[in-house]
Order: sequence, then structure tokens, then C-alpha cells
Amino acid sequence: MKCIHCALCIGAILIASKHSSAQHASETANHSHEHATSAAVSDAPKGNPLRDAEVAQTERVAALTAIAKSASISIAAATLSEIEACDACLARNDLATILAAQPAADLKALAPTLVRKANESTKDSTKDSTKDSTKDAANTSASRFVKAACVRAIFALPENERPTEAAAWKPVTLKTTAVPGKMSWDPKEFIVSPNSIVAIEMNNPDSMQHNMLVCSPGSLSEIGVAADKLGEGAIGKQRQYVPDSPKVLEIMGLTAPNTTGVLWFIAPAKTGTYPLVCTYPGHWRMMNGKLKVQ
Ligand SMILES: [Cu+2]
Repeated sequence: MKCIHCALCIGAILIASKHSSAQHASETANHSHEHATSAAVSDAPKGNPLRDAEVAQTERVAALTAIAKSASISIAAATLSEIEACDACLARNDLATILAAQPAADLKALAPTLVRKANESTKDSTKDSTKDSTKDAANTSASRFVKAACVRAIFALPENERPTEAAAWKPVTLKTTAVPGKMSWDPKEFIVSPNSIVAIEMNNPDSMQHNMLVCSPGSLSEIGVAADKLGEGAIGKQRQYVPDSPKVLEIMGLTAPNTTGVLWFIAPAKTGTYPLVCTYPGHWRMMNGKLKVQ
């Protein structure tokens, strides 16, 4: 853990992140840790703080701070470019949380970029990239998640400091609670409009962790079974029990007891019933709900 803050290790992480490979990140980090004490080994970083699920927020912030420093930009600006580079990775919602938590002055300075990206045409990151439209469109479209992260950051500003464009955005906040001891959410069904900006807040007063995934219509059992299978191996915890499937559309990572998880996303364009599910092993059969897009 201590190692992650040193220049050598941050360097290794940065190089690895450019290669967009978590495995490479961990290999690179391992090879660069010869100076680590044996005490630090058991406490070693478990993955790439800019890509992987099971990484402490402090480590993500440390890595982003190093990038910002070396590029002489704000942490907000560094975080936004990592969100764009990460797109479908397991760290993206945490990175969006970090972006929204940056000082108002930094978010204000970044606001024109945030607005531009929020208003860019949409690239559906759930589709095969080879089927993306023309080259031009690819250069000027943001993924749905990047757009949501930009809107979230703008709405983190006090209302009177938001750019005027934000007045046209109408985020819908859906609040729910993990009912203690019941393996259920209350409420567990929501209705939103296609393409609306949605913020789900899950309060967790339960004694155990829960996550929440938004999945493709009809995929509840497939994702649930895959999550239970993931739970049998060490990789499951590393992925926070999120199956690697294109049918997983949005991810709110594991939310600790007595905390509130937050996930902003753009609702699917297609109407339908999208399962909400907690994929902590054994939870999915009871802990599921519905996001109705209509
Ligand atoms: Cu759960």
C-alpha cells in the first residue's frame, strides 16, 4: 500500500494504464516492487487504481494526483480523461465520484469541456466497437457513461455556479434503501424515460455490502448465475462480483454498510424492463428490481 504512493510505482501504474491492461498493470507493478519491504507485500495494491474494481478510493486519488501533477493539469481534468480512457472498466463509477468531489473552482474551470462532452452525440459503449458509425462520429461522440459523468460533475456545482446549459438537463434521482436483513430494496421498481439522466442513490443501513447493476432486459438469471460462479473464485472479489458481460450496462460497486452508493447514468434509449440486481454472491434471487424505461 505504501508503495503505491512512491514515484516508481506510480510510474509503473501510469505506463500500465496506457496499455489499458489490468493484468499488465499488476505484472508491471510486481516487477517494480523489488524495493518493497516484506511487510508491504501483504498490503500490496490489488490492481490498477484507474481500471479495477477492488481498489481503495485513496489509491485511485493518489494515482490521479500523480497524473495531474506530471501533466500540470487539475485532478478534475486528469480524472475526466481517465474516465474517457476507461469507458467500460470497473473503476469508472468510482472515477466519476472522484470527479464530482473535486473543488468547485476546478470543476468550474473544466465546465466548458464537461458541457461539450455532455452534449456530444452518443456512442453506445455496449455495442461492438467495430460496428460504430463513421470515423468522424467516433471522434465527436462520448460514451453514455462519459456523458453521465460530465453531467454529474456539473450538478456537483452549486446551482448558481452551473453553466446555463445545465438548466436544460433534468436529472431524475431515484432513491432506494437496502432493507436490513431482508436482502431487498425498498423501493425496487422505477420508471424513467428513454435517454433521461438518472441518478440512483442506494442507502445501505444493512450489515452487509451490496452492489447494484443495471442489466439488459431478460438477463437477470444469466447475470445472477454468472455472479454466483464468480463468487467461487478469487477473481470474484477482485471484480466486486460483477460478471464480465455486455449485458451488464451500469455498475454501482459494492456499497459498505451505513454508506450510500451513487450511480449516474443515461437511461437506455430503448424502452423495456431492465433488471436491477445485487450480484454479491447469493443475493441476486431476492435482491433484484426493475428499471422500466417507457
Ligand atoms: Cu446484495
